Parts: sequence; structure tokens; C-alpha cells
Amino acid sequence: MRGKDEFPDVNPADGSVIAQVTEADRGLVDGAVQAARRAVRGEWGRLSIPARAARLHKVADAIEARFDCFVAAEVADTGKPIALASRLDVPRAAANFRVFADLIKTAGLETFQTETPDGTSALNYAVRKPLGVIGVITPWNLPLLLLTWKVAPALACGNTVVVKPSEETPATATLLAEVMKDAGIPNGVYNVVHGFGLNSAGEFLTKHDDVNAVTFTGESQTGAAIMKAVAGSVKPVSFELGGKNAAIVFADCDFEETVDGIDEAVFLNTGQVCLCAERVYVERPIFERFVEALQHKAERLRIGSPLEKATDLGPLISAEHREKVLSYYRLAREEGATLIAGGGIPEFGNTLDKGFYVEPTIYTGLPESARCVKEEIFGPVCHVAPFDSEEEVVAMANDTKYGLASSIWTTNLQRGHRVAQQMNVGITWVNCWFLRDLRTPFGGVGLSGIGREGGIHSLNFYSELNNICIRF
Ligand code: NAD
Ligand code: 6OH
Repeated sequence: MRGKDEFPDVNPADGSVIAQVTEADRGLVDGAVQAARRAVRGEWGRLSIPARAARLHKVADAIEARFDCFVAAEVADTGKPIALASRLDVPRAAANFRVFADLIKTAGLETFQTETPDGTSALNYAVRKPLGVIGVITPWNLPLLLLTWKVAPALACGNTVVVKPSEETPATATLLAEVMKDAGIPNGVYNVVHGFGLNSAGEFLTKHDDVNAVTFTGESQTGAAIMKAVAGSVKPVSFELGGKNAAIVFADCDFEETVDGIDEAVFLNTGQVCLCAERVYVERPIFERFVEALQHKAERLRIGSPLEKATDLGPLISAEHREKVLSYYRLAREEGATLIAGGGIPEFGNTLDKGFYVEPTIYTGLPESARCVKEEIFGPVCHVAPFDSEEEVVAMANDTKYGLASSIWTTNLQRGHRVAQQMNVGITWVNCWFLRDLRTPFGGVGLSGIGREGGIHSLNFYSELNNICIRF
């Protein structure tokens, strides 16, 4: 597959090939970067902020106008249930453009009046300028959502972009190019190159001398490779990476709501969300009842065709990723886990058997040092462990090299605040999960990332600030 000019785009629900995709070589990536460079110097770079914001609203309008197309493309590429793509991925893509279009119009910058010892003053104020050409590299789990999460603020700040979507999910980034045209975005502002990482479009883009910054979402070890690639030219990076997120369930939680919440936090998108909870800690008095309730939920999830409106769980993204997840299912057994639900591959008796499905899976009984408790699996699976005290569970939750998200479930609000503030992560939810306000800081600590995006944090990453000091 590698090294050729084309690679197949595979539907994970049945293994069928839905498209052949052109792999960009070094020359094609260079052409895209040069087009982006010309565009940043052209009409786009000269547009006023209100005019730019109006165009971004038009992009959102155009996504909404082709809503069904985007949903169909995302479902075919990822195998995610049509209900999920319709509720989450495509609406969020439009929302990303609207939020940053509005924000750039109102975002202020600091001003200081400086008193000097000789009795004169100086006024300091900063102006926002585009960084230039941004390289955007994104993963396959929420392809359009995560791509537009970066493209929208980058364009709002007046930059141009070259995006490299995951080789597993090329469709919606390509469709977005058509939408950009419909919305009147000038040529060269949004460029798409397809291909892989190492020795392919991803690496050519990150190493390109004329790319001013790289924004990346994906695995922590890919982030490390990209850091090395950009080091020579000292490009700024923004990294949203992996997680091994903890959910902490106190005995005083609202039991039914919490079971529903954890069910979603573990299994949404077949567990392929960086924010998913793979470690669930439950206070001992309710441990057994909670495990049983979660088991019932997992066993009732409807696994099946992504095209059925009632489907809760689609396949994993690829045969390779399924092999990785199954290797952890085997490892859990070797490490001595007790299997509570799932653990295998579902059988359908139809073409879905050629898809990359696994069963939603729950384990208990592993020590905290087990690899299945330490390493990101990125599948529909969690380990549930009991705890006895707040202090103990805070220590367990924080005992990880990752630090993306956590959730805390309790009806004691004081405890909610207290525990939340001790979490060594970028995002903590109390009595909810993946409830997003796009103005808030989003990112992780440790292996989970560098920097924050969201709201003003995105605008600050995607712009250069020039501080102007005027003596008077
Ligand atoms: P991945 O790191 O394998 O790939 C992500 C992108 O990077 C793809 O487009 C890929 O082609 C490209 N790439 C790979 N190697 C590269 C290289 N050397 N140079 C340049 N580009 C390269 O990640 P994935 O498997 O697509 O996604 C799953 C991972 O993403 C999980 O670890 C998950 O936790 C993480 N993720 C994190 C967030 C977040 O916001 N923190 C969000 C979604 C996914
Ligand atoms: C990771 O898989 C999910 C990331 C979500 C976001 O970046 C977001 O903005 O909601």
C-alpha cells in the first residue's frame, strides 16, 4: 500500500473499498504550501476582521446546507453510527466556524500605561497578526470535528492552512474544500494533502521550511516525532494528544445518572475519543452494584450497521486498530483481570462480519500497575476498580504519564470542587462528560499535549502579537 501514488479508503463497517486516494508526494505538498503562502499575502490577508468573520459564517452555512453529504461521508469513512455523526460531528464542524468567527470580532488584547522614572509615560498595546501558513495534522476518530476545531480559528486569525487528514478518513476534509469554494473563500486559503505520516505527506508538511506553525491532534508518540521534525526550524506547535482518563464515582452520586454518564464516557464512538474514560474508580460501598449496572448497560448497547438509526456502537477504525485493541483484551486476561462484559468479537452472520467490530468490554481486578490500566487502548473498554478514600482515589487517578481529562461523579458539590482542583489534567467534568463550551481552554498535561486551544487560547496560538510601545 505504501509508496504508491494511490491508497484505498476502507469502510470499517464491512471492509469494502470506497475510494482510491492520491498520496501527496513532496512536490504536491510543496505546491500546497506555496499556494497557501500566496493566499496569505493576497486578498485573504488583506480582508478586514468583520469581512473574514462573515466568510467563516458562510462556511458554516455551507456545511449545514450539505449536512447529509457530510454525515454520509463521515459515516462511510469511520463507521460511526449515523445518529452520532448527525448529533455530534457535523453540527460541531459548523459550530467551530461560527464560534471563532464571532470571537475574533470581540477578542481584546491588553493595554498598559507605563510610568517612567523621568516622569514621562508610555502606552503599550498589542496587535494581532497572522502566523502565516499553518500545517494542520489530524486523526481519524472525529475527523471533521477535530479538523475544523483547528482550521476555523486559524482562518479567523487571517492565516491560511494546509491540512493533512488521517489516511483512514480522507473524505470530509476533501468535501470541506468544495464548501470553502461555495462560501467564497479565496483559492489557496484552505489546502488539503492526503497521505501518511513518516516519509509521506505528514512528514513533508511538518518539515517544510515555509510552514510557520504546526497544530496536531493524535497519538503522543506521533507528537514526539513531529516535535523532532519541527525543531530545526523552531516552529510553534500545539499538540492535543492521547489520554488514559479517570472517572471517579463517589457513593453519594446520583446512581442512575452516573451509570448513564459512565456508559457514554467509556463507549461513545466505540471508545475512540481521546477523552473517553478507560479507568473507572468506584467508592467501595457501591462498587458491586455499580459494576453490575454498567455491565447491563454494556450488554444492551446495540452494535451494528452505522447506517441504522438505532445503532449505538459501530466498528473500530481499521483491522490494524482492532488487532491493537484485541491484543489488550488478551493482555488483560494474562494480567489476571476478571472479565465482566464482552472481551471478543461480535458475530452478525452478514457482511458486517468483514468489518472491524469488537465487543464493549469491562474488566475488574487488575492492579494499578497493570499495562491495561496504564496504557491508552482507544477502544470500547474500561477497567473498574474500588477505592476507600478521597485521598487514595486522587492519588490513583493522577498516577499516569497522561493528563487529558477526568470526570467526578458526586452530589456533594464541595467535594466535586475539591477533587476537581486536585486533578492533574487539562479538563475536568463534574457530573457530566464531554460537555463542551468552545470558549474554554482545551488540552492536556504530560503526554497528553502541549498548549491549550479553545476560545482566546486558540486565537493566541494562531496569531503573532506585536507589542507597540509609544512614549508620550
Ligand atoms: P496518529 O498519531 O497515528 O495519527 C494522527 C495524524 O498524524 C494522521 O494524520 C497521521 O497520518 C499523522 N502522522 C503520523 N505520523 C506522522 C509523522 N511522523 N509526521 C507527521 N504526521 C504524522 O493518531 P490516530 O491513530 O489517527 O488517532 C488516535 C490518537 O489520537 C489517540 O492516541 C488519541 O488519544 C489521540 N487523540 C487526541 C485528541 C486530543 O484532543 N487530545 C483528540 C483525538 C485523538
Ligand atoms: C478527542 O478525541 C476529542 C477531542 C475533542 C475536542 O477537541 C473538542 O474540541 O471537543
